[in-house]
Amino acid sequence: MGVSTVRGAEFLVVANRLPVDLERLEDGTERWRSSPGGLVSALEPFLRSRKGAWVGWSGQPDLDVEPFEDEGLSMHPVRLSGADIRDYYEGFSNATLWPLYHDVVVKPVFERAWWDRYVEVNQRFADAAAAAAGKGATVWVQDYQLQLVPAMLREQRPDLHIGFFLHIPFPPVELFMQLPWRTEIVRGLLGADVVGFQMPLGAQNFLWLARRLLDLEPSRAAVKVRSRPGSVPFEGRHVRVGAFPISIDAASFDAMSRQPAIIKHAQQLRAEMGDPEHLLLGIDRLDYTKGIDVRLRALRELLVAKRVDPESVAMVQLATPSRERVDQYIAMRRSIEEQVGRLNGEFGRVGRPIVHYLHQPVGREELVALYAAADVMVVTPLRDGMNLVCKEYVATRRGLDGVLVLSEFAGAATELTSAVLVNPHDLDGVARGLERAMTMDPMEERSRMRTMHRQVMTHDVDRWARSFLDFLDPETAELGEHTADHTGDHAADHAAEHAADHAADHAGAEPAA
Ligand code: GDG
Repeated sequence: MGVSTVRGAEFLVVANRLPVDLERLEDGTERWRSSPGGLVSALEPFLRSRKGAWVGWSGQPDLDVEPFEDEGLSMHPVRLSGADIRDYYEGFSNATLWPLYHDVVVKPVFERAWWDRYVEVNQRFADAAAAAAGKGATVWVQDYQLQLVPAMLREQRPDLHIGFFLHIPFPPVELFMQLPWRTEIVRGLLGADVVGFQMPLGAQNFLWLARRLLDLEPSRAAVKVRSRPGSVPFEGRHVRVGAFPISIDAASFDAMSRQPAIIKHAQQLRAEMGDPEHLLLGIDRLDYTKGIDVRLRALRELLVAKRVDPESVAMVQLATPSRERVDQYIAMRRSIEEQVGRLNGEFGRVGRPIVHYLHQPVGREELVALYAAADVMVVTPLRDGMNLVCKEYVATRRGLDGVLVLSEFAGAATELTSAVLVNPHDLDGVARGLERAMTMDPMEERSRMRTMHRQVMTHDVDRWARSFLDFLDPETAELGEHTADHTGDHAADHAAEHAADHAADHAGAEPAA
């Protein structure tokens, strides 16, 4: 890493966080540590081959850092003060927008001072992006923290191609209308050339809002053909709106799950838990949208009703610390930990708890070993833009064993239709889903997993990034040939694949992926 003199990137990502975190070590020194998430690994090849740059916050308050190079990527840190973090990040982003966009699972807080700071910080990100981007560059703005950046950027740099992608759900119209600054947010997003959502419904909600709030007519295609990406005419441009379901680096999860050391570690984990007949697994950021309490309650019901023998079952719940200074998160943590204690108190015995609860991040190897060890993956969010955890589990199941219990309210449910789908608001239904998963016939288990495995291996994060960027590219976009991936209309594909899987099962064939 070194200080860069690079200016004028051709391709820029703007996100709340940089792909590297500044770590403060105990001896007082500092170092940049790469935090390779799915987004980073998906975009890396693009960034490297196109003089790429990244604009984002370092993760530390009050830190001024000059732009620098990191393995060929140009990093442009944005400074956030303690007050910025409190009002823009913990406040408006995570206590206003996050709950509002997740079906008001908890009540959003509307605070004028937070909004003011959100505007101010968005302007700072837009200024940094405007300074870093070369003429005619492509700029891809990420997520709910930066919804005003597209318009702010366009104002300064009309020469840029601006894309925006929202990683969380875009809410139903009547919920979005609660937001006192709803028009400003819609205007902010319409600064982009392409506004991308996880699901077609989010795209539709946005199209309707744009028309209602700004008195615009969506293009006829958007209204008449539900499953086509629509567009909105705005200030002399056509803003295109579409759905781009995100995914994971499936090949890397598949490869890791086959490493002998990880397989061995998975066996050890099971042995340490007393080799339970059914090992259930939950992996989430500790967030009230994730429905961790739902699955614990459902498991308890099964135990109370003696539908599951406590000797036969163990559950690992990894709940990674998240947003620990936001009030709602503090309350939720307490409630989940009480439930874990209650379950173990009532149904565990010395050396053999029912729920192994971890409130700490684990390394990638440990994570994959947990996936590899689990018989049943339990993913029960009340609302989730996509949910990558369920896709990661599926990618590790090359042997085609294992059952996924998945909430209907996760974006991933439209692709992983062979999961045991449950409504997280229906406790009986979740309990039945868990029971079903634990008693599923191995042939059925294999057939369902085969379909899901194929879907995840063939729809990876690289495909997601390419499809968005092709759509944004003015040359390819003109062709108008990019509808298939943006409609979310997977139903027909799935029916065909499912039929093929059944045939393959009976022939004893191995998965294609
Ligand atoms: C948002 C949207 C959308 C978790 N704990 C550890 C760890 N993780 C990793 C998982 C997974 C990621 O974090 C969580 O991703 P999710 O998609 O499940 O959830 P959000 O964080 O809420 O993500 C979501 C996503 O954006 C992408 O668009 O799918 O809907 O809410 O990759 O594996 N990884 C490691 N240690 C942990 O302790 N190494």
